[in-house]
Amino acid sequence: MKKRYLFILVTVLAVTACSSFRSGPKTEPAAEITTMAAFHAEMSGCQTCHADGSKVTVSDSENHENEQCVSCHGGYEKMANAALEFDPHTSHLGDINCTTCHKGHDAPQFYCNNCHSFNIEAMPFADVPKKAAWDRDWNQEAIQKAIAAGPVEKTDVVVVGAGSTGFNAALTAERKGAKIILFEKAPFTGGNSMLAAGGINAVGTPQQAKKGIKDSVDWFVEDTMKGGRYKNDEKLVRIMAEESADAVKWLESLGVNLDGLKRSGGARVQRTHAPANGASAGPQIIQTLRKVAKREHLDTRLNSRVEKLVLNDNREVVGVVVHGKHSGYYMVAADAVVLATGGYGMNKEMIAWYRPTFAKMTSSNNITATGDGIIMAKEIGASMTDIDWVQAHPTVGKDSRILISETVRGVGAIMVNTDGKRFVNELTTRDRASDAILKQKEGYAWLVFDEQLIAKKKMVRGYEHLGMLKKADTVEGLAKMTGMSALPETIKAYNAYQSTGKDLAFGRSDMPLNLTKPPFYAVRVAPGIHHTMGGVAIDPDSEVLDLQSWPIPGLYAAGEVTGGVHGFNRLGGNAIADTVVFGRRAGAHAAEYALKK
Ligand code: MEZ
Repeated sequence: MKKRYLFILVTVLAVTACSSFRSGPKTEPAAEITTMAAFHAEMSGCQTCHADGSKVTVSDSENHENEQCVSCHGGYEKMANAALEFDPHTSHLGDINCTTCHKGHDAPQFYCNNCHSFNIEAMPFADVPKKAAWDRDWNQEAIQKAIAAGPVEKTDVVVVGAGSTGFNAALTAERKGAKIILFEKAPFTGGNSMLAAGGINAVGTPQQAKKGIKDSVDWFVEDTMKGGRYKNDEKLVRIMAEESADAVKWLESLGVNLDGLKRSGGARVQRTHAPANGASAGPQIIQTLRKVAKREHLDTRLNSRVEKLVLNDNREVVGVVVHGKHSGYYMVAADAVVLATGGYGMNKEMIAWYRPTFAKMTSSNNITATGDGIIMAKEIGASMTDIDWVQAHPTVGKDSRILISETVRGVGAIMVNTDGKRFVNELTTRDRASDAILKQKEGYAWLVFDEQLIAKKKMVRGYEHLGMLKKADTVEGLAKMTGMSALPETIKAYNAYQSTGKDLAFGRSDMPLNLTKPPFYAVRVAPGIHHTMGGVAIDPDSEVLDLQSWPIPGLYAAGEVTGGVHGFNRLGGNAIADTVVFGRRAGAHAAEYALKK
């Protein structure tokens, strides 16, 4: 693994080369220099990184500092080392700020290790003693002081959280003529959407027409309601279905490639739109939204956590208190606020409280999914819908936080227990598949597939790179390697069902591939927290409701922070549909409300 990180050498060389870019004498780093900041300062002063040569004026987003990194070392493409199997500079996170990992004054932090466990030992300046992480506790005294001091600036609409929901809300509100500030607490945008492997469900698109797929809004609604055990708010589901084709069109108009179509669990037809080359949809959507936001100069502020919704005496939302990484606590006045903060899948206390049986479960979520919007909305008397409904995704890599996308089963993988026997229709809904896995004697399962699937599903290469796959030239070899003695028999039977199109064992209706082309692969999977279905109660205009079901004036919410759309169980591909459809609705209604004030 160590060898893979030769890029560090490249980074150090680039850092050294940088000294010739700046004026001033070229100086060898002194032995005692252990921080990146000290190293750069030694070269040509603090202005190497900071605008006025002082750390004092660093903006929360650290834009100037990151522009300096790029101007000196080159962008991500330049930093990537093509010789490496993995290079953090070409990860699915896309172009994120250099300072996400390379901290100036602190120990570097390999952000990828929030989900992975790369053994990286030699990041430049890694010997700096690690300082405490940026304050995660909401300092009530500082919040109250910021409110007492009054707003330091004013905008029409504040959007909280820059995942797909937040970007879609902000870009839509901006197109309505509103002035926007988009706050993101992380050092880069993307939220959970950036990790979405599957795609976006939609009905009535040219993609479906081209493949001759018969589908309808009613079917989309029925599938979603059935998947959600009929606990969904049907009004919201219908809106999602009706506006889904437009959501795809909108993303495409921004530059997102959604030329492929797949079938996800619980859907009766192919309606999950994603890149046809099998790449993950989420990173591409986020990378595109980032580019559009940059091009349109959307005021996006990173490292800026919104910690309080501010009400006036009429109980209207009139602003927020922000905790900026460098600027501390301050209040921004806004006529409307959109919560786009995502769910609470990474908030251990909330999971333990609302869904105690999942307390020890791993999660596929971004570390940012800590339920901030739910906490803030509750504080001001918002009503919650289905708050304790949490979805376990059946196929998270065992003992990891890496999601093995449902579309891997959709494209053709089978799922077997540790004996190598199938035990469930692989394309049933997630709650049923998860329950079925947990009932197996080891509490985990294997996904098994062959080379044909690898050729169709680019993302599977990523699992291989991460060392998650077992691989053998024969089914018997794979069975021996994994201890799944019944696997040869299972595959023989499955191939026979696949050839007739009738799964006599579990009634799986979509079997696009047989398992005949070596090599054969297996990956261990177990359920992991994936989506929190419950959250803030909203009406069809994305207005947040209070305990009497009246809208709280000025407060809007969309995406995973809300409840109602998905009922008891969300279908694959409906999360992105939710973020785009309701993100756009929230943005449009918030802008209209703000502009009328
Ligand atoms: O919508 C999802 O969560 C999804 C499609 C996930 C996946 O398995 O890829």
